[in-house]
Amino acid sequence: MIEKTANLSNLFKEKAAAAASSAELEQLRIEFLGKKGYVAELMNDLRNIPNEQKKEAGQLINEVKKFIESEIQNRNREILKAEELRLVEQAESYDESMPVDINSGSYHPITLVQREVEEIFKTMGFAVEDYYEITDDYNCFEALNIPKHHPARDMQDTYYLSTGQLLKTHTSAAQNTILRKYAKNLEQGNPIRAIFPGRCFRNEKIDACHENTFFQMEGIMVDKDISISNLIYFMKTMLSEVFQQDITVRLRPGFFPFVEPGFELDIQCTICKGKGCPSCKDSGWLELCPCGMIHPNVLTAAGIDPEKYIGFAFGLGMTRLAMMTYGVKDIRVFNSGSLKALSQFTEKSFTVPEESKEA
Ligand code: FA5
Repeated sequence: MIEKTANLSNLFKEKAAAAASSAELEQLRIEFLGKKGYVAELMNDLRNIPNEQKKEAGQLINEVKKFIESEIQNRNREILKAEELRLVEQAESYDESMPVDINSGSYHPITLVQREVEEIFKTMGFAVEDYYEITDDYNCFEALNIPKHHPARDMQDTYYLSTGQLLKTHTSAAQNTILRKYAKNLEQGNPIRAIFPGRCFRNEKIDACHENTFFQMEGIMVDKDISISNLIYFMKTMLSEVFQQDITVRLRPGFFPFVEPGFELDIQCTICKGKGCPSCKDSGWLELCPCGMIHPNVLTAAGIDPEKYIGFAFGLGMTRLAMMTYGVKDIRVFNSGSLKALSQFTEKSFTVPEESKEA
């Protein structure tokens, strides 16, 4: 058994040297270190050897395991470096003088949907605002009534940067900045009406309706005497404008620390018409636009007196909206980089090419 263990390192070294990609290396990791791999087999064999040899053999197996783990890291680094070099060479050999067809470009479907939604909001008197993708804990959480250690932070697995900043997990991160920017409007007797589209990042498990990089569009309206009925009326009008057809919506109570009360607004899946499909996780409904009345603490944090003013906010899931608008069954199409799929989104009659549906 000791000989078998010693041979394993050589066998791994040989196979790792022949691996040409990180995926092949991962296969090797499973073959050697997986539950049914060679190392697990050796651990099982330990039971059958004399007691006095067990300690030495156990140590040897551990050493081999550590060796394989560190070889995987080393080889992976080599593979990634070679890939980087290949890409640099490819980029350097790019011929800038080659003639191009300037008519062949196209907008990304999310851009198309975003522009359309922006136009609808502009006609309703909303200003369109921009916000950063990198922000900080204060704007993403604290100013939104989500203090440190609040369980609501678990809802969004956040990508933190080494600088202590973070990638915004929702467009609500811009609320404090935008509310501050327009607070003086209120004193002049004008409401605050703004939308702010943006890319959001969450450390999510990706599937047909979840991405780790996706778009939302936040909207806020603040004035005197705004009520929940204004919010509901507004959401319905806005969605029927977007879809230009009667769509079925449902409103459920939803918890978000920055609104009170809060709601989840779902639309009936336009892909399966409510029957259930992978895009809506077989529920027939798709969570599209949570909303609610802005929490007094959020207004206070932005220097607005909650005794005088009240408002609503919503967070439209724009990537999901694009799925519903174009009948795209798998959200991964949008980040696939497949020009064949993406260059065809020019109008709402678009259908996803067969090969992209399972992207
Ligand atoms: C929020 O992000 C809140 N900030 C929204 C909000 C704003 C509530 C204002 C109240 C007032 P939620 O995590 O549910 O909430 O995301 C909002 C929408 O973004 C979802 O309904 C969904 O349409 C979309 N979304 C969320 N996570 C993903 C994901 N991983 N992939 C694609 N779309 C997503």
